Amino acid sequence: MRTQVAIIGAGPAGLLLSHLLDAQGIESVVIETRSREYVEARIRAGILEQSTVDLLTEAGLGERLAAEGDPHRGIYLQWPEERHHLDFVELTGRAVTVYGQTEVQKDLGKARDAAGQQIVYEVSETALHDLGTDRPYVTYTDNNGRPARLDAEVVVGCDGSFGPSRSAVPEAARQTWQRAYPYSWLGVLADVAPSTDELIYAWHPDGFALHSMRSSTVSRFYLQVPTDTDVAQWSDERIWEALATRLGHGQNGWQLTPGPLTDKSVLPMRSFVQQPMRHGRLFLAGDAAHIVPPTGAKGLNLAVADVALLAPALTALLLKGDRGPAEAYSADALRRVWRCTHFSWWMTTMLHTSADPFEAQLQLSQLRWVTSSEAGARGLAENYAGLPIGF
Ligand code: FAS
Ligand code: PHB
Repeated sequence: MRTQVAIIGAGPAGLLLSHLLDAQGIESVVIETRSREYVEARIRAGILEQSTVDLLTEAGLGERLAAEGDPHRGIYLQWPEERHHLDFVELTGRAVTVYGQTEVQKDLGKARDAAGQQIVYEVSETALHDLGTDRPYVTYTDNNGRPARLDAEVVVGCDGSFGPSRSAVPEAARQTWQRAYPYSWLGVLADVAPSTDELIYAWHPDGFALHSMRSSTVSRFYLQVPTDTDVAQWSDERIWEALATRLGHGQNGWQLTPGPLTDKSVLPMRSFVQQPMRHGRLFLAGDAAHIVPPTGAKGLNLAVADVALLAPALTALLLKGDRGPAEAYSADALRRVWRCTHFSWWMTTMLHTSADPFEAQLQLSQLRWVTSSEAGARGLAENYAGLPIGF
């Protein structure tokens, strides 16, 4: 098979890139290791920045988002006996929107079906070749066990944190940074109306807790747990007890309403950045190049921001022979990547408790500062609500 752009990975980065390239008349083929059902059912991000909402809308992907997305003015930050609202709209003029990544994925899949996009699911043995030449190609085994080859002008690694693309960049040509945090998140979905109008990020001596949501009838919660946690150790009762304690059930008349849990999973917390995000005719976008702990709600938004830069860069390269934007892509994308990496690290280290009493005082002092100083609140709001694309 031959195409203009070979895209590895049919997650949000890969499908959005194929959609934006198609709008410019550039052909691509997407290869994906999982089934479509698996990819669309993966429960991940839940918060879209305004720039993500704007981009999806401009790309013709905003209909259901406009109908079902839930705009939020801000978030609550809390610690025992105190809960404070940060109003992003007041502070930055921008809101955020609750709309699950599963829904973004379904909207992208439907749009790509309508466009007749070629997506090869359930491949294996993906490998990248001749990336340093102007005739790169990808080999893989298709879901009938047949070896296949995809020749292209450009290969884009949108294959997330476990894909082959990032390591296809020779070791001598790449630089990586990483940090593993000494805790994980236990994430649960519950068939119960949220007990709050906007997200609650709670610092508590027992550990961090987050009350998020997916709709008016589905809530999403996260609990800080030890890194080696086995989800079987957490019964529904134990989960609801910990959520009630950490979120302050009964404080100032606030009640947490429990309900049936429909999904439980443990998510490790780490930061990872690889640069450059380009090597020869290989470009990296999304989790293939960077991972952030989800405390800042940045993962999906950062993948969208990479693609928002990469699509026009590839258009200039392939349609006009203008190499400028493609040469600048990595440096341009990494400015936002590092800004979001810092913010996600800051939110994570400010809110997750450890046994260190000195650290606890620093965390509480930061929380008191960002909820009492307009400058502090605006700093958090600016990062959480998201910086303009191309920051
Ligand atoms: P993705 O990982 O979504 O997509 C990469 C795709 O490449 C996958 O479908 C994978 O199957 C495919 N692939 C991998 N190897 C391949 C190969 N060899 N050949 C072909 N295809 C291959 N972010 C938040 O903001 N909030 C959250 O709560 C949150 N929760 C998360 C929970 C989990 C368990 C994970 C892993 C991530 C979470 N994230 C969260 C971050 C997440 O939303 C990512 O930022 C987002 O999915 C990035 O999109 P992509 O870059 O497209 O990567
Ligand atoms: C979610 O709803 O999945 C979510 C929301 C905010 C975060 C992380 C996850 O910071």
